Amino acid sequence: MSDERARLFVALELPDDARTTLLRWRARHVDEHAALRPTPPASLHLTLCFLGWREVAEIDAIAAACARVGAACDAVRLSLAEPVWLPPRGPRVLAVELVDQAGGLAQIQSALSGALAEGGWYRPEQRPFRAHVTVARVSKGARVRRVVLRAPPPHPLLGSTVTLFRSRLARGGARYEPLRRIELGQG
Ligand code: 2AM
Repeated sequence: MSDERARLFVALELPDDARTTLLRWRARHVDEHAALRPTPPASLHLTLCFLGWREVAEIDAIAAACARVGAACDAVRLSLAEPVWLPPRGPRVLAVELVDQAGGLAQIQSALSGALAEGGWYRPEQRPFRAHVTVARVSKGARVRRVVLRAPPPHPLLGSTVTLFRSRLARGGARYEPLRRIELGQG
């Protein structure tokens, strides 16, 4: 792939303590499963909009649109919830859902989706937004239907950073490079 294009997505970052809780839970209940490849700790995030391949020349405008949305949104209170296999039939990832009780995260996602679509950089998803953090990927050909997992502790967290990432595909798995970090509610 040429350097002219970049694979982009926007995600909510997790505070360190929530990340630690997830990693501890994963070490106790998930890492033993040979069919699962754990997400590297630095790659644990909650994806809001996956843009796919865009022109590198568009990155500044995309980042500016994300910053405008972020400035108008407050940080969001969330809580770690149940582990889920996604998609439910023929799962490719193990994720942990997040409870967005006050709906603040859904509002940010919807505002970002609208702004990025308006800029012509994003095609909004048809399926409803499902807040989750991918904690492991299912190895090719592996079956995980019978694997039953305990939920992590219901850890409350404040999501305050939305980041535009570039995903660099590599043999050992994608590497995510932050291009612009936006602190919520700093407008
Ligand atoms: P995930 O949140 O379920 O892990 C970078 O690839 C991030 O964008 C990942 O966190 C990934 O999903 C998310 N994503 C959403 N849609 C995607 C798609 N069609 N292809 C690749 N990644 C996608």
